Amino acid sequence: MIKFPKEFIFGVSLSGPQTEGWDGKNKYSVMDYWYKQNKNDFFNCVGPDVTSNFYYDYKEKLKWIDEIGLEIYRTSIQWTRLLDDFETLTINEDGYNFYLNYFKEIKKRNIILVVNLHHFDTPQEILEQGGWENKKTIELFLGFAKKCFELFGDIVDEWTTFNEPLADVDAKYLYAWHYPKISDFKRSIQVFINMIIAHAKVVVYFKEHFKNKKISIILNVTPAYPRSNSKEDLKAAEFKNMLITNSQLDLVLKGIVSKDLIIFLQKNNLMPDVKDEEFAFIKKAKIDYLSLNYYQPSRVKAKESVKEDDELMPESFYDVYDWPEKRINPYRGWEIYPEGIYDIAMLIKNKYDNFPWIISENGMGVEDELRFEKENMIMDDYRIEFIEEHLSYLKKAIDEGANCFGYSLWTFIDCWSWANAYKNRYGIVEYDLNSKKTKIKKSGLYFKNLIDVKKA
Ligand code: BGP
Repeated sequence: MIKFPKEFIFGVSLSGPQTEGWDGKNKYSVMDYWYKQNKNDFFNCVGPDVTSNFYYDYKEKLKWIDEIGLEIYRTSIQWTRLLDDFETLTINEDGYNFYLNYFKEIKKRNIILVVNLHHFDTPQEILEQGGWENKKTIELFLGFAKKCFELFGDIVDEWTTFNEPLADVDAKYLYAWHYPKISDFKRSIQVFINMIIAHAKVVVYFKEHFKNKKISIILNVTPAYPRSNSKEDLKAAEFKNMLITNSQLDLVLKGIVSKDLIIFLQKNNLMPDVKDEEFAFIKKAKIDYLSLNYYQPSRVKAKESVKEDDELMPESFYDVYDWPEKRINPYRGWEIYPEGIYDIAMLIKNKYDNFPWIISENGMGVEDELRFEKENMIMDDYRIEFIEEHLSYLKKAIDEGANCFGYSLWTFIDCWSWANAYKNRYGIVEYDLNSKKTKIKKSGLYFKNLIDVKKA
């Protein structure tokens, strides 16, 4: 068992749309709407109305916080559950009471409560008015954030603005995996930067009004590795890192866009519309720490051939490399590469002034876990191994001076995974969709032990 320093914190991350369940009384988020339109897009046709029933039985579920001894708990407020009107900020009483009581119940425990404001769940009504392509959405989001701070500022310990804005953009505006299923590189960049402007405006407001509280943003980082050390392959990896990792870190930590990225955007007619006064917010927004989600690396090689009439995409500048030696989680199709966590830590240490950060998601989704059940417990040794391997690389980085202060696992209790619904389970606590009962998995006991050893 790896022993972490006492001040290092362990916990879990969740999100509103993936855990609460939706009783149909509120406005639709894009996910709710997508499901209403096309249930067949979702594994076994299970939608956001079901999820893990927290809306009704969070009290019972929170007992696992005590059982496991968790130290940090992150969830999100659904914009559509809290508000009935996004312009006038009229509160939905049921939604408000739910969050108030849920957060109070969490805070009865000695645990840090982190609340996120956007987890892929833009209101459908706002999407129909242009969504994040429309600058007005930035102001609506700021209004929503202010309302959340006003209503829950006393209870919530720390806030985060967005979860994985880049993943949201990739899924909805670049690779068309999620509704509204758009594939347009230029539009995706505009959506992304508008989210970053919204993040910045919220942070600036927050820091002016809540001087002693902390705020962060959750970014997904997938470091890119080249096929070989050839000049061309190295260039491909460098390009991808510039586009997806450094671009995000530069914006939120330094308030800058690199020269190379500007040249690339200009040359390819991808420059988004950002006014000087909007960029001033990005420069001014100082988060207290960074939250990073790490699941998998990416592997690239030099572009082999370019066709003139191909649609412009990030892959127009590199090819995806299928590394024959990779280890893979076959259920999700993601490579398992724990070394990646060490490389991220070193990147932050060496290029971003060793800014403080937390692993805010890392985990493994596996299908049909009941086949691993023995004596009434899911023996998820693969998950324990996954966590342990990632933690050992994280520990190595910390021993070498990385400024990472915690690890928050995805996830607590099995939850709804967007279009994959309940196909892959990520929890250290099992959720039975039929009986609605929960049960600890072997990985839950492992996590408990990890925390106990650290505290001892
Ligand atoms: C992250 C999201 C989480 C969660 C996780 C696992 O990108 O922030 O919400 O879903 O990925 O991915 P998935 O559920 O798609 O398997």
